[in-house]
Amino acid sequence: PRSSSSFYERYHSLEDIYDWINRTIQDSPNTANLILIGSSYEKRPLYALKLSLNNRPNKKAMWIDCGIHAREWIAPAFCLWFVRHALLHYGKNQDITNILDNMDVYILPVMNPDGYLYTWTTDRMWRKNRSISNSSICVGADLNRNFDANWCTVGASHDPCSEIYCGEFPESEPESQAVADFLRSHKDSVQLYFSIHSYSQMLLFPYSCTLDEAENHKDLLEMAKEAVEKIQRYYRNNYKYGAGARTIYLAPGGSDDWAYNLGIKYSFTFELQDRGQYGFLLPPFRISKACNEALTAVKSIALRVIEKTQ
Ligand code: PAY
Ligand code: ZN
Repeated sequence: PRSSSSFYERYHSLEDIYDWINRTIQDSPNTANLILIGSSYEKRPLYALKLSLNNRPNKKAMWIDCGIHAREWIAPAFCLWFVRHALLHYGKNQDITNILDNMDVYILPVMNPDGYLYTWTTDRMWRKNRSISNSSICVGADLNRNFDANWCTVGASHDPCSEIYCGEFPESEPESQAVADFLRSHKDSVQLYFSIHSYSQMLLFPYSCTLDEAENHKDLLEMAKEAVEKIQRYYRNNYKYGAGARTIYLAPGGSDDWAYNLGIKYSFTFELQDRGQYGFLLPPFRISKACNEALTAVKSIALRVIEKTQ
């Protein structure tokens, strides 16, 4: 029954998520470490968790960020879901065990805390961050248009009032800069990048900022296909997959393309449930299936990356 749904089958306020982060690192001191990667425009901490097994420093790593867009509540819910799965099922579930034996996992549960808070207090449909512009009364930049990948070309806007406002310059926003700085300083280990969004049910990979094909397009396509087929097989739900620009639309300045160009050759933007019935307002009773679908795909791709980079 819905009334007894677990913590992970509900959406949580920003404060609750900060508490959860604290609890998690306290409860699993040998596996989960706290990393402060920066702070938001309104000076909230950007905490990432590093899942890494004691005395087993891994050379490889994967990165997952959630909640770059404020209204996509299922995204932070997925980051929490992933961490719970990893901590609970390591040593029991073969896939997550294999992954953690070979990779450290960095998880940023809420990349846009100011926007997320705003969706809880004021405007449920807010997308951008909450930075104030000196040229306009409109607030916020689209963090997924603020990275240095064909920045502010077709598919983004210089207008601060636009939902796809690219910001003043690449990495003008502290949230995107913090993620970019972290990845730049960890690019020798991070080989797999995920950015979690909703909605649409799509597994996207570079490029979104151009119609050109990525150099390892075939590889990415194959990995995405396999992941989507597993979702279909286990959960009877359909996801589209392909290069972003040709599967959804041109979206320059995205984190996935930027990470790819940095050298993280396995880079994905994952649009979780649904396909528009509830859209951003995915009800809590759908969290479990949405997250399990995404978990299946993320694990499938991570295992392939481990094979390919051995
Ligand atoms: O890399 O192709 C990409 C990013 C595409 C997303 C974007 O940043 O625009 C797609 C949208 C998103 O998740 O933000 C899709 C949703 C439904 C929207 O707000 O349009
Ligand atoms: Zn989004």
